[in-house]
Amino acid sequence: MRTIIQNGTVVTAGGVFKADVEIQGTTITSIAQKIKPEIGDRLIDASHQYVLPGGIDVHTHLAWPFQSTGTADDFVSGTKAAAVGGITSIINFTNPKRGASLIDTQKEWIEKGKLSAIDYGLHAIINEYSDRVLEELPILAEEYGVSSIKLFMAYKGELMVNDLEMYKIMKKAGELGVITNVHAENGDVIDELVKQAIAEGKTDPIYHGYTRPTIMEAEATGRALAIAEAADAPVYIVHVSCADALQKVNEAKKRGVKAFAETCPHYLVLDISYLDLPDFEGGKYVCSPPLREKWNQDVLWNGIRNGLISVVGSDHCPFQFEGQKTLGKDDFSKIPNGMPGLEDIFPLLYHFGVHEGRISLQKFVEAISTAPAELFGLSKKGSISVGKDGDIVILDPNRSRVISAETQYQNLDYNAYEGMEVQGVITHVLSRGEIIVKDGHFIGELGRGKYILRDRLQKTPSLNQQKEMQV
Ligand code: DUC
Ligand code: ZN
Ligand code: ZN
Repeated sequence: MRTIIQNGTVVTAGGVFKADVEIQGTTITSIAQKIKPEIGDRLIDASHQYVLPGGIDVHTHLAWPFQSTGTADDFVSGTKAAAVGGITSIINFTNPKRGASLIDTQKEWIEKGKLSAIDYGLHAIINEYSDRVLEELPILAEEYGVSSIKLFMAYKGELMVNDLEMYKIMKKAGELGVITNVHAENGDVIDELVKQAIAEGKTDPIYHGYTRPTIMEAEATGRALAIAEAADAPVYIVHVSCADALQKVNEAKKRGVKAFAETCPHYLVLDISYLDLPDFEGGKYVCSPPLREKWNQDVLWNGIRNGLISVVGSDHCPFQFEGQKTLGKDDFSKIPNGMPGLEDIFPLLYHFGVHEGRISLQKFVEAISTAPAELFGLSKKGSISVGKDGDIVILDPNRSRVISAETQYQNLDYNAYEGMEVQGVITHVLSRGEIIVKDGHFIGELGRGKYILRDRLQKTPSLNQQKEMQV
């Protein structure tokens, strides 16, 4: 069936213009001032609305075992929530059991995604070095389309790798054109700070913030970037939360390191004061790195504007308040680390970014769709242009809504942004040409989402030019 989105304002990273968009089957086939409809066409009127490329959230933890529990959203609830919120592709993290083969883990996680409502890829987490890792990485890249891995510098005994492991794994990844995501916090020092705090009876959620200082994020960020430089490997620092860490990214980029940075909505919108809410409400806001002093927000927005931060990802790592966050009621170190964000990332970035004048529409599209597609090799996604998948969000900028747990699709007993009124209402979401969301309701089918085989960096030309662009 042919679909024509009529009379909308089309936004790409390169421009904003009035046009009709034609989709035949799954693919965008024409963009023109006026496309003549024919009998049998499905017409969508986008007058006075923006026609945007579907959001790509490259940082999700669906169905993720962590800290003796597991995240509250699986691929069913999580991808429905994503779709309603304007996200048409995700890249989720795997989580290999100790000593497990990366290939077996990848197969297991592809299977976990079988009921996805939207397309999904998987970053391979590597939690220890072995010769087998080096043997399996090329197979993952070639046969499973895994163009990105993830290493942690914190969570000792669960996920953390040491510097030598990081160097060896990054080196191999770099040779393959595979980009390494890094969680950059100094796990050893943080563990000691946490121990000291608990011993001193400092058990409230606010101490989660105090025991993970910005300087320990910055130190690890600088170290990861230096190791990537030595390994001549591309590196993506996930969830940059503060000015101190972003400064390290800036220095590395100036040296010519193939370095990229991500921040998340919670660092752009919330701050450390939320950890201090009474009656253990602060537990809802425990994530790592922690929420920071408010002044860091301006530095992060500025980083998005000037290209120092390429991507905004949700780091959707949801835990129920009752029964999961409350595990740490008497000891903040037992609160599972993570915040929700998958359903709200797109509206929050639009509202606080575009509507409130912090970033342009094009920058919004770049950070939520175009850049993640390029960095992580989603060659059919990330832009409204002929030949790309018909992954499209239609957003009415003249309407507003209030975020609430009552109305969310996320499988969660709270919403971190409860009560916030956001300008901009998503009226339609199309995924590969199919309307999967209409007026806030998911109307697609579960299991329609496809596992994405992703390209490696050398096949994404604009990224390869990035080094020169940033000098
Ligand atoms: N940070 C979180 O808050 N949750 C999951 C893991 C992480 O790095
Ligand atoms: Zn992390
Ligand atoms: Zn994460």
